[in-house]
Amino acid sequence: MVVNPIPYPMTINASTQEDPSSVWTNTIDAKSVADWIAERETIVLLTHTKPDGDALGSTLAIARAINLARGTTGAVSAAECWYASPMPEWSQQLATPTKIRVINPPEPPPAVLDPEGIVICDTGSWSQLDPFKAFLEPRLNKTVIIDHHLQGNAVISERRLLDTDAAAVVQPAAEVCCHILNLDSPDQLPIDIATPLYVGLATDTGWFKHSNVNGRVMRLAGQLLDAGVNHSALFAMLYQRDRSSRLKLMGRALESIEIIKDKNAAIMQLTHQDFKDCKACPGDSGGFVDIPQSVEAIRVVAILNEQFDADGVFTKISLRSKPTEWNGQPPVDVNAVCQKLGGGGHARASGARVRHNLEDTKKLLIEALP
Ligand SMILES: [Mn+2]
Repeated sequence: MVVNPIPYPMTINASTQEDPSSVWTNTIDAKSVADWIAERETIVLLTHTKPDGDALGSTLAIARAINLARGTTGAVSAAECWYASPMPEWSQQLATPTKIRVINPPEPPPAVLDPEGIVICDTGSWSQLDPFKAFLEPRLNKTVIIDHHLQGNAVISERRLLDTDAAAVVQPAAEVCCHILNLDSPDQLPIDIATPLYVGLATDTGWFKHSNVNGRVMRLAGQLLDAGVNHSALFAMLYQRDRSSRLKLMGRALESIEIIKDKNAAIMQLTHQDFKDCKACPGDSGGFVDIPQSVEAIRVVAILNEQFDADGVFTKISLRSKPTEWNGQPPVDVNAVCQKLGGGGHARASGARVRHNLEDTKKLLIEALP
């Protein structure tokens, strides 16, 4: 078998006679995945590091379906999920009572178990499976991948259920669950399986707001609701769990907004004192940079965060820009802006750490903006 790096785009040049199993294509259907699982006594489910709702939802749902089909729940599970931290705050709430193991990289996966089968969900890329690489490499003949991404390393498994039209991997995972349990439709799934599937669908679509929402997404959402999923409880679990300190800090950030009209920019700032007054911690300002983007004319947003370390004052900058052209102007390349300030990142989301106080950093930033 060819184990060279996978060529992209996914076109096979016939003259090279490349083994098709080494190209990132679908090779198996949901029923065959369920049959493959049924032939194996012990299954470990893996997903990408820093698992999100789709990663947790797909793995938990399949693990629960396997254990339900075999009557193995609790301490003697046939299937268990392994995750590489950090985990979302709500993960324990979603996972209970299913057996999960969370490793903190570079800590290795548990050596106690040598499963007969390994199901990898929501990724097929070595770069996202790094904490499990040493465990996986000698076991690639025992793996199956269920994924919806356009790229991956096909060498990780020759059995690949790839549904690249799916908004979330829980869509093909729901089909696998139905086959494992011999059900005709997801609306017959037990609620403890329907719920994690819904979490994956809801989070990978930004609570049904992103452009990947289509009829297929909403049909599965409807079926899972028919299965008894509590939509409001999940919304609260995912999006309504802030501490009040964050809301106070948001007030300070909004109050601080300065609009730079000729640059179509909004700049927010938070001082060390703001964090102290609000009893907030650094993570509490996450997502604030998205808020001013609700204003049409604002194309680029920055939040400046003044902090101190052993060397004195410094300012952290987070920058976001909108992806669309506006009034004939191209999107702002915030990576280029941040590079001028010694930082970098992506074209739409970037950051920098500047060894200046807030006011001086703000001047430098305004100069750097196009
Ligand atoms: Mn996903």
